[in-house]
Amino acid sequence: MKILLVNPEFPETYWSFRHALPFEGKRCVFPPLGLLTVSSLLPQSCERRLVDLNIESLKDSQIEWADMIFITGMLAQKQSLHEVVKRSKERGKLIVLGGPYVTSTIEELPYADHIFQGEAETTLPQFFKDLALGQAKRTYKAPERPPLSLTPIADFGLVKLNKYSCMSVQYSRGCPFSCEFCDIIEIYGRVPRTKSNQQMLAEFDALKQLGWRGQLFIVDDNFIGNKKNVRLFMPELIEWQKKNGFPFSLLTEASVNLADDDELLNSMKEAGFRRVFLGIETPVEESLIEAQKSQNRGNLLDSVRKIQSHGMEVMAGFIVGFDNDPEDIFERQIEFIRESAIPMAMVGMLNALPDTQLWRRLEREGRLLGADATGNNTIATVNFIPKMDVDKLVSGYQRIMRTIYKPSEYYRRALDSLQRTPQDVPEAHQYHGLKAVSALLRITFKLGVLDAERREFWRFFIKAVHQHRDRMAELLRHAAMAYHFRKLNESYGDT
Ligand code: B12
Ligand code: SF4
Repeated sequence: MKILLVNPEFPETYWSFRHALPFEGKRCVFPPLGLLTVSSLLPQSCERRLVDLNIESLKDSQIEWADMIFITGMLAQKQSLHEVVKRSKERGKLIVLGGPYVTSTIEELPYADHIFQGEAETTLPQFFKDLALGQAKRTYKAPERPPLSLTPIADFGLVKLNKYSCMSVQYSRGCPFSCEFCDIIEIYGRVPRTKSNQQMLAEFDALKQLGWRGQLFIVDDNFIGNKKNVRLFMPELIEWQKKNGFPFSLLTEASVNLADDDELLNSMKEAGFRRVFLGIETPVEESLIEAQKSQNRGNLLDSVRKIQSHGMEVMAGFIVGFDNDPEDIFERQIEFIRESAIPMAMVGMLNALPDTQLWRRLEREGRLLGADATGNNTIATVNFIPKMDVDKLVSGYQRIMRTIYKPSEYYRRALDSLQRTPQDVPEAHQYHGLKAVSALLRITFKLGVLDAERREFWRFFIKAVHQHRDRMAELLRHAAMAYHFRKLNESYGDT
């Protein structure tokens, strides 16, 4: 059986980094880890090919080659997913859908032959058994969340490594907290399941053997969700990194209470974690209480500073649109982001994802507007009736984005962040020799010569090189990001 695995195209979103990637000579940030895992779950006898529409186009001949088209996708990829489905259906192919979009959508999906909701570790093998008996069902949903011991090493061999700027692996699924708007706990549960140390290190080995060097994202919902297991994993991870000469620069997502755990912070620094994404959401206490985000209460600025002092750049998510947001929420968010020296602040408007506590409350209160969220929380849309006047909310939100991604603001936060994140060893990256020179030339020519904001660029660049010349890859990344976020704002019609 021939199976074509397709990752639909992402629209231009915060995380697409579409305007930053050309500087690096890359097409996309991450490979589709879900599909790579699915590939490893297929029966050995299956022939398989991967097409990631974020790095290449899908040819008719590739569709014709396959017996079945396996498509993944988040809500944000929905439009492209439907196009792939249409083209495949026209050629009479069997359509198999899985991933976050089909797991959480409220839409009917009449064109799909088979739908996999949630994790596929137990359901996919069952599907192939059913298929062999001619009894394959339309919808598969595991009655229980599978242990991650069943998750095979992702099929990294399918990936065109040189097209991506970062690789990804997953250590855990689920999170012990109970934030009202969160769909993670509904999909993956509140008891975080982890892989074993051996499984993880085998994935690290696999990536290293394929020649990958540089950034590696541990894509967990909350890396420290199962602290007991993480503590057991860290010493082995540190040893692996040391033994292999730190080939990977690590980044992950974690809850803010990471700041309370000195031992974990020290070991993450030692293991080579360089960046961590936190769900800060809001500096407003009442809104945190509303969001059931008790783990964020306390001095958030101190927490960020503490994590930064362990050499980790803090990236974070922020939300406006809570019922308890005061009138000055927008200024307070801007001030917090500035003070905390978080260059990459992903600010979104609160949206209700299906099957979350928030969705259920708004449904009870008759405030849902009857549509899925767009899945892209950085465009100014809302799928429920907020307490604040919608126009005020949207214009306040746009004011935040316009302000924080002004080049002068971004560069100031980047410089502060570099200052606050001392490093003992150089970061692993892919830019050596010619590659480094061409990235440097591309950035300095585009941002330092052609761009209208070139004066801000040179102000940042000269200062940054003077103070942190040993962190050149990071400086260039910040310059590229500053450009991406500015362009993203412009594309939303905000200049
Ligand atoms: C890493 C990650 C990212 C990364 C990388 C994404 C990528 N290209 O792979 C980055 C940071 C770029 C990202 C960005 C975004 N993300 Co994201 N991301 C994740 C995260 C944390 C892990 C994804 C992952 O790799 N999982 C590991 C793999 C193994 O799991 P999996 O993909 O679910 O696959 C399993 C099953 O779903 C199933 N499966 C998956 N596909 C298929 C296909 C078939 C045919 C079958 C049979 C089975 C199957 O089998 C797999 C094994 O069980 C998830 C949360 C999560 N826990 O999954 C959110 C998540 C997927 N992201 C989400 C969102 C909203 C976004 C953004 C839109 C945010 C934004 N505002 O910009 C952007 C959009 C992407 C973009 N490029 O612009 C949402 C999606 C919600 C939804 N219902 O669509 C999630 C679920 C988080 C959340 N809180 O809700 N994200
Ligand atoms: S900490 Fe993050 S992953 Fe955990 S419940 Fe809250 S929003 Fe969801």
